[in-house]
Amino acid sequence: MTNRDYLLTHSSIILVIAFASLFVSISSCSSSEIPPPNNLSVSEGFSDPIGFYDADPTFSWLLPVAKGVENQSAYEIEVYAGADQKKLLWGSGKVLEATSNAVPYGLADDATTLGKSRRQVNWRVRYWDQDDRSSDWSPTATVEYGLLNNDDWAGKWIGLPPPTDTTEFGLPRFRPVYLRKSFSLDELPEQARLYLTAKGLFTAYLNGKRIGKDVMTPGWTPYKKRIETLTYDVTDLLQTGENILGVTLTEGWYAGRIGYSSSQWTNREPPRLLLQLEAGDTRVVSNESWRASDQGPLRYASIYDGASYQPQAEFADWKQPGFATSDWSKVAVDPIEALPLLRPKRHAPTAIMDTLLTQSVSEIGPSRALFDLGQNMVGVPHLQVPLKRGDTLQVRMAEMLNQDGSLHLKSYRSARSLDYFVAERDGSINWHPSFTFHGFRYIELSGYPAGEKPKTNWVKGLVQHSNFSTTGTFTSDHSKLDQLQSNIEWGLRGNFLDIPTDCPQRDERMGWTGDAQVFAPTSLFLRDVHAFWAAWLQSMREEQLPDGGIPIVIPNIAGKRFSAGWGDAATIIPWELYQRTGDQDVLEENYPMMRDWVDFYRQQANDQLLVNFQSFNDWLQPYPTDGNLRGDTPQEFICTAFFARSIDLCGRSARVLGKDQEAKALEALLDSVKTALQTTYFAPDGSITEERGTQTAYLLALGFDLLPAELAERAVTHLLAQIEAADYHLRTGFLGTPLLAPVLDRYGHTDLAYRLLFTESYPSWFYSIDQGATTMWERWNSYSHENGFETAGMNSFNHYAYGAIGQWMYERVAGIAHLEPGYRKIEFAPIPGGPLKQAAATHESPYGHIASSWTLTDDTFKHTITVPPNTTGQIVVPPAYRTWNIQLFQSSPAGTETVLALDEDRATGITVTAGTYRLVATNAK
Ligand code: RAM
Repeated sequence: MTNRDYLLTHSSIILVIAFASLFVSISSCSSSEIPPPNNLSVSEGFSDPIGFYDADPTFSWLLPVAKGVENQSAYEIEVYAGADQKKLLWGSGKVLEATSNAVPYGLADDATTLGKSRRQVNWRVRYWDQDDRSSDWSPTATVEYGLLNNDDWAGKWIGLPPPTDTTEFGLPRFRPVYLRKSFSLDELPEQARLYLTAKGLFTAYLNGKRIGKDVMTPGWTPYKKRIETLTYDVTDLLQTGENILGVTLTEGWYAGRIGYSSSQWTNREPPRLLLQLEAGDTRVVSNESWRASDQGPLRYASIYDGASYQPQAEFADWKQPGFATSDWSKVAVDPIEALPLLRPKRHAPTAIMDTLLTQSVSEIGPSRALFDLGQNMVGVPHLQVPLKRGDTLQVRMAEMLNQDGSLHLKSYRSARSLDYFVAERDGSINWHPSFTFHGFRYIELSGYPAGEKPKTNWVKGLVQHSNFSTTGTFTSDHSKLDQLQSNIEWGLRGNFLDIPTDCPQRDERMGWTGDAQVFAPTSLFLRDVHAFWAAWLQSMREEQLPDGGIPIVIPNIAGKRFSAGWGDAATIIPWELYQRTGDQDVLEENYPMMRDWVDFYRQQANDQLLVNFQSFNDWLQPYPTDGNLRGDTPQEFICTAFFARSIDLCGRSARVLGKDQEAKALEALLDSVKTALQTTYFAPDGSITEERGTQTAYLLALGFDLLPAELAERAVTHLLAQIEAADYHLRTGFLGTPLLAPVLDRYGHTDLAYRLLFTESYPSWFYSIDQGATTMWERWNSYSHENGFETAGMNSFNHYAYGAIGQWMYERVAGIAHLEPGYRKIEFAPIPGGPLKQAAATHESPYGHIASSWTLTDDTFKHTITVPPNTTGQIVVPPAYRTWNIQLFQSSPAGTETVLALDEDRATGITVTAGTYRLVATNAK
């Protein structure tokens, strides 16, 4: 910098300061009445991220819950470079907009991209309320970028050369690799960052301390195309003099056996690490100077098969200075190439999120005990077991027990899920397997010293999933419904491990698209999975085939296979994500993929019908006529219905994005597909002309709005007839089930929806609960007391698909539904039914806390709701109580209540602004 530049920069800084202080004084005198915004976040909900990915972020904040603050009439955002408010990069000015969610950077002027590798910025926001009173500035929030480009990396991929021995599956035996590097620092830097990733999985240590608490990093993306990188603040771990970086590197999803068929195990390349430490002027990168060994204590670690640990092979103090690496090898190095892209991880890594205690333990043989956690879970067991030197502790797991009390291992298929620990001294071990995960409730330990009495505190369950927060709750006064809610939650926790998986335990655990699309709405209510889904959609875009086909699993290890109802994840998930988060970027990013998937259908359509399109159909429908896993609904019908569904969502997205021409064309296409479906399959009386007019066929037509109103009404009678013919039971699989309650409810048959929900005989949700389920099962009868286990070839006890009923429970049983994207407008329309006397739900929405709870007695219905600031609530009194006396109260934070005037005809839909309300309906008779 020349002197002149220096002076210029400084004088402008002084000017900015002068302006800024002027602002502060102006705003502080006018703003003290209303509190500042809070919960500042960028893009998909990141608060103060380091290693951030999004060069064009959006900004979100919450208005405070405060007396008098109802809505935002304007906002102002300021973004500064660095850590203080000296260099303004972008100021939005006062923008007369109500939105406080996902505001794009540079909206007000054409500011250039914010993101640059390593850049640190801070930002703040203030708002004006409905009366144009301005708040103070919020506390500042920070953003620090990661390394955004491959060019930012100066090192090389390092590891060991491919091994010569093979596993029992004929794959290269990639032993865990220990990598070590010594470097020295004269003085401590002000700040240090560690950037790293792996083709495989890593855990890193600096001077003996574990870096971060993440597990299974960097996660699973289409590795040939993109690998996510992690950033850690390691400032406090450095020391002057010698420092040691140590990393354990294992095969993970990249190099391990992943897939249910050997044709899917295509990778033969060994794991690799890429690392860059930036500490002041010192930079340490992974390169030839590192040393490696695969003779360490972790003898193997495989996602499906488990881990084996032998402490006698531990290298004393290898993570500390002073350790001699003379018998360690030089590393093999590979250059960084244009692909895979190296990009900062765009959603939270997996971590240990919960710990379960053993509920009961029993001795089942000599030195053999069975521990029951009481809950089917996903993660690893933690073991504190007294062993004698030389003992090999074998740790076996299962989700279920066989009739004779032994572990039911068959449903794991070829996944061995088996861990070993070989004691090198007498005493209690304190260990848990790593770089693997299991799905289990029961743990069988064997090989501990004879005479030791097993205790419950020997085993705990460490629950692992992606690190997101809870955003939704549901409770009722019915224990089985609450158990169903718990099972839905555990299905989510078990299958959101970096990617959405079908199941977490057998030799599969893949990103099945069909399962994901049916469960996405429910998941978005319960957890903050905005970033999780957006990240997986990026992988989906990367895996879309050139002809527009969406593979059945993402990342794709299944080749060129696709299916209706599965590939539609490409249209359904972006749409649902947009609806629930209000994040329009999701549509923007995914629109080309959505359109190409529609085109893919279109190319194969024959007179708008999909005659030969591949499909898993209504997967696992109960009582299929010929034992077919794909159920009875005609394939062409299913494929054409989903074709229409994808066109519809693509067209609606085009409208939101202002692509009106495209929207028009899609709407015309939709009309023609609907007509083709109607004329081919429906008789004028609304019945399906095909021999197999299944529940699912009617549900798809009605749920996807494929019929004109009158024909739809008639079709409903046939749906009801089908349900009656099944003795009031569901006959639906993966695709039909999510539509069952919503469609019946929408057409006025809420009682029947409740009846099906509360049915206990097979097939039903409660059936599995009566058989002891603590998670959602893959099949309605994965196990029964009467008949034992379903076919072990495909029988998981942790499969979230049927948990899709959650959406209806939250929206209609408890009564929280979005009427506008992001819950900007909320509908509170619970429908009490079945045996329920009360239900309640909460949701942390993009605008804040929403709550709805009701209780019912013979003559009183009470409904309490909370509407967050900057939104509108629409309270709908359940039809049965509309003729009752209705009173509405608004509660103040101080606990007092005001009666609100309510004219009679407003009773069906009462519009309210931010606040807490209580509606009481009493039966006058
Ligand atoms: C099974 C998976 C998944 C389903 C596919 C069709 O293997 O577990 O649930 O989507 O089949």
